Formats: sequence, structure tokens, C-alpha cells
Amino acid sequence: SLHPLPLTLIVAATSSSLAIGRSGGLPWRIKADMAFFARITKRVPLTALPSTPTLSPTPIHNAVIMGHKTYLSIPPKFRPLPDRINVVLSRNPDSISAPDNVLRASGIEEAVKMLQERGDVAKVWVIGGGEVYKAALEWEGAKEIVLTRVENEVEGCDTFFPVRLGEEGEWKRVPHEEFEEVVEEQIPRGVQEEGEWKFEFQLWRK
Ligand code: FOL
Repeated sequence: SLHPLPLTLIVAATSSSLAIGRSGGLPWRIKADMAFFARITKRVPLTALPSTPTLSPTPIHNAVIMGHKTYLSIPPKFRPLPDRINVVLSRNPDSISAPDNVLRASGIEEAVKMLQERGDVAKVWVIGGGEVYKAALEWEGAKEIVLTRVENEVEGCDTFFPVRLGEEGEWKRVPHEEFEEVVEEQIPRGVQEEGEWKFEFQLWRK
């Protein structure tokens, strides 16, 4: 199509240190957040669906772009992530061991170009980890961040989200109503609790 594909980042990070990972995995297991992640990254916006019914409709899917380490961190039974076009980044894409339906690219730009050329891609999600978030943020085209802000302190984390979201800076928090319009679903408002975990779903925009 003529429009460039915008990128949306999705991340769960602690509020104090922006920790996102520990020892090659997530620092927590928050079921409600993982369910939110799966739902949101799968949902194809109504505006991406064909306005005219066709005899042989092209299946439209969202895409998820991730680094090689993030791909390997997904439990084998869940990867490639179902119902989404999976793109795995590596400086040496040939070294990625994954099924044939996984797309490989050497960077964000190449990944977006590949997806652009397919013509069956609705929304493009950048799902991490630290290095891929950094590359996506440096590249023009990352305009939104869907953040699960985890309020707990977590020890021993070794991977961090590369941008501070707060009062000052180029990223502004989007009101809850507009967040729900953007993702086309109802989102619980305010701090949620699941066992020891306290977290809030937020949308930020540049
Ligand atoms: N964003 C948010 N909000 N939370 C996350 O946990 C998260 N994780 C990643 C990227 N963005 C995130 C990267 N890590 C799976 C596992 C790890 C992962 C991303 C996804 C995964 O297995 N997802 C399955 C659902 C599994 C389940 O229901 O337990 C999927 O189908 O999406």
C-alpha cells in the first residue's frame, strides 16, 4: 500500500527501573497481562478489514517483530506466536533456527519493508527485547507504546526498556477512553492485582 506501516511497541516494564527481563525470560508470570498481550497483538483493526466483501478474501493478519533472544524465550509450544506473522531479527538471519513460516530479517527497516511488500499485514507490533525496542525507537515510525506498568520491585533483572516515560519528554500518556478506541476493546482502568503483582495498562504516544 501507499501508507508506511506504523510500528507499535508493546512491553511490560517495572515503573522504577523499567526492567523487562531476567535470565533470558520475563521476570514475572502475570496471566492477565499475557492474555492481554495475546489478544491485543492478534486483533486486526476494523479499518484494516476489506470494506467490500470479496469472493476469495485475503486473510489479513497482524505481525510481531522480535529479536532472536525474545523468540527463543517464548515457550516452544507457543512459538511462532499463533495467528500472527512472526518476524525474527538477527544480525545474521541465516543463523536463526525456526520453522519456514517465520520471517527473518537483519533489522527493523528490512522487517518493515518485507511486511510492507506482502500487502496482507494490518498492524505491526514490536515485542522486544531491549535491543529491538531500542532500534525501533531510533527508527522513525514508532509512534505508540502499549505499556503494562508493573509497580513491584523485582530483583536481579538484566534487561531494561530503553526510554523513560513520564511527565517530561516527547512521549505523552493517552487518556484511557482513547486507549480503548485505539485497541478496539475494553481495558480495565487503574492498578490491577494478580497475586503479588500490581500493574496498570497504559498507552503512550509520541
Ligand atoms: N508485553 C506485555 N504487555 N507483556 C509481556 O509479557 C510481553 N512479553 C513480550 C513482549 N511484550 C510483552 C515478549 N515475551 C509469549 C511469551 C513471552 C513473550 C511474549 C509472548 C507467549 O507465549 N505468548 C502467547 C500466549 C501464552 C499464554 O497464554 O500463556 C501468545 O499467543 O501470545
